[in-house]
Formats: sequence, structure tokens, C-alpha cells
Amino acid sequence: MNNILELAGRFALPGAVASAAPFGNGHINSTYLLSIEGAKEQFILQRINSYVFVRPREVMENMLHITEYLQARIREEGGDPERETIRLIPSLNGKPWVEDGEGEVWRVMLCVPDTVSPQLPDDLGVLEECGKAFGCFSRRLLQYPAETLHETIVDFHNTPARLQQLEDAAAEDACGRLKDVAEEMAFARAREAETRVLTEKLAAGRLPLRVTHNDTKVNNVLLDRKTGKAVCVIDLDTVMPGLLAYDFGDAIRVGACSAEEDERDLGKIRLEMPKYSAFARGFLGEIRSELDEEELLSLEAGARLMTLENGLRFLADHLKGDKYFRIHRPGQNLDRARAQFALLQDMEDHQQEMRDALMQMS
Ligand code: GN1
Ligand code: MG
Repeated sequence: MNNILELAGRFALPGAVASAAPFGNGHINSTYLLSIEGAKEQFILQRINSYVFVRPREVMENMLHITEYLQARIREEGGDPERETIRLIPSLNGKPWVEDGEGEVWRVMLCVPDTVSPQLPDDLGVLEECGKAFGCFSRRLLQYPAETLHETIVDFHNTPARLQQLEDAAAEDACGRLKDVAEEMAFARAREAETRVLTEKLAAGRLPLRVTHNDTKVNNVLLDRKTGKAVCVIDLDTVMPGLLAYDFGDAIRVGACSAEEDERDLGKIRLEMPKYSAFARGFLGEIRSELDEEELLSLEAGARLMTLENGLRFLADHLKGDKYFRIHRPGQNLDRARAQFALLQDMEDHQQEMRDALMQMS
């Protein structure tokens, strides 16, 4: 912890750091909550995972530009720029990050007060607010010049490339685990054609490239503790040019699933249509007028593709020996992959209903 306190002390905080405690449940970065002597605000200190983000400075540049842009939009809309997006705290020498002795990049952000992040919400009102939060984020960035953003992880939501990465991991079989996952490999391979539906439409110019968040788990939304209303979205590491379907889809994968991402009892896993519709209502309420029918219906494909893609990634990481996603028990990435595939199966069985629900909202 000494090291953490020393690092925190290198940022322009309003006082001395009183305590630092591990915080949150992300799979990638290391996160601490900082309390400051004599100050009521708290702050988040985070080390960017350099195995995942090979150019962390580019992550920080994107984040700086996006948050400054959002602050200007929020001011124009009469909102509160301190609350409705992330505020980065500069280092003592005025830089948006600090590098430690090993070259790792650290940042500090204001912890937005009086907010909560939903974990596995059952309340449809909460899901609608999550939809609003991500829809509003996309809407505010509609005019942002997407091509000026760094691609912080190349091919992040390129589902065909994700299938190829799984094939590469299987060919290497670094940990001798391939023999136990024949069924999962067959499930993935049977969907090879499916992996291409969105990338092909993008290439053909049938879907527009937008600035997207790309990691829209509902716990990346902050809601007001008292009113339950959406306040902001966090975790801007993967903001890049992308498809709206990725943002809608990844949120559905997590928020409209009946069980946790690593549920081992596959019988418990299904897509909950009321949750799906509630999120869609919030999301489309913000951005529907910008979408043509093709993009509207792409949202349904996005839910299936993001579920498939996360399954492919968890399975590949299991084969590689759990190098990317942090695990808390042996086999957890395989459990995560199986849960994603079970959810996808249920989505495939309800595809028409999912499309109809979107059409009814137009
Ligand atoms: C990672 O760290 P976290 O939980 O915000 C991952 C997402 C996955 C998610 C699966 C940069 O997000 O893409 O969907 O785990 N983030 C990155 O839970 O790879
Ligand atoms: Mg993330």
C-alpha cells in the first residue's frame, strides 16, 4: 500500500491521502478508492493494465479528449459537467497521468458523489435508466470526429477476428486444455458465418461508424443514489469508432441476462425480455431519431454478436492460461464462456421477439 499512497501523492488532490482501498470488480485494471484528509470528495486511482492496453498513453489521450468534449456538450445542455462525465485529476506537474518505476501508467479521477452502480438489476426502471445513460452518451458524441480517436485495442469488436484468435489459441493449446472443450469449440465454429453479419454491413456502408463506448456493462453506469436517475457512464478506456449495435448489444448481454456472467448452472441462464425492452426503451428514447431501420434492427444482431464474442474471448483466454481476464477460481473463464453460449442459445431462440420489440418502439 505504501507504493499506492506514494503514487496517489503525485496527483493534484485537495489534501493528503488518508486511505486507499481496492475498489470495484473490473476484470482488467487495478482500482483503488482514495479518501483525502479533511475533504469530503473521494477519488479513484487506477493502473491501466498494460497487457491489455499496449499503448496506455493513447488510452489517456482519448479519455482526455472525450471527457473535455462531453463537458462542453453537457454545459450547452445546461447539465452538470462535474457529475455527468468523468473528471480526470492532473498530476502535480500538470499531466493527465503518472508513470511508475516500471513504466506503468496511473490516473486519478473524481469519484462522482452520491451515486451507485447497478450490478445485476432486476428493477426495470434501473435498466431503462442504464439504457438512457448509454443512449445519451452516444447522442452527445454524434458529431465527434471519430477518426481522430486512437484505436486503443485493435479489432476490439471484430467478431470474425475474435473467432480467429480462438482458433489460434486452440492450435497452440498452451495449457493442454483443448481436449476438454470440444463441445464449446463446435458451438463457436458453427457460428462462423454469423460472426460476419455486422462487419460486412459496415464494410458495405450499410451501417454508420460512430463513436462508441464498447464496454457497456450496466455496472459502467452510475445512478443517483437518491433519485435512481442515470448520472453518467464510466470506464472510457475502449471509446473508439464502432457500431451502435456493439454498445446496445454488450449492455443487453449483461443487463438482460437472468444470471451472472460466470453462472455455472446453465439452466438458470436466459434472456429476460422485459429487461431487454426496458433497456431498449431508455436507449432508443435518446437516439432513435438518428437511426434508420437497418441500424435499428442491427441492435438485435449486436446483442447476439456481443454475447458470442465474449464467449469466444473467454474460451480463448481459458485455452491460453487466463492471461487477459482476471479469474478468482480455476476454470472461471471456461464457466464464463459456457454461460455466454447458453445465453446466446436463448437469444437465438427468441430472435424474432427481440426484433419485434425494437420495431414496436419506433
Ligand atoms: C472486460 O474490465 P471490465 O470488466 O470493464 C473487457 C470487456 C469484456 C468484459 C467482460 C478492455 O471489462 O471487453 O466484455 O471484461 N474489457 C476489455 O466482463 O477487454
Ligand atoms: Mg472495462
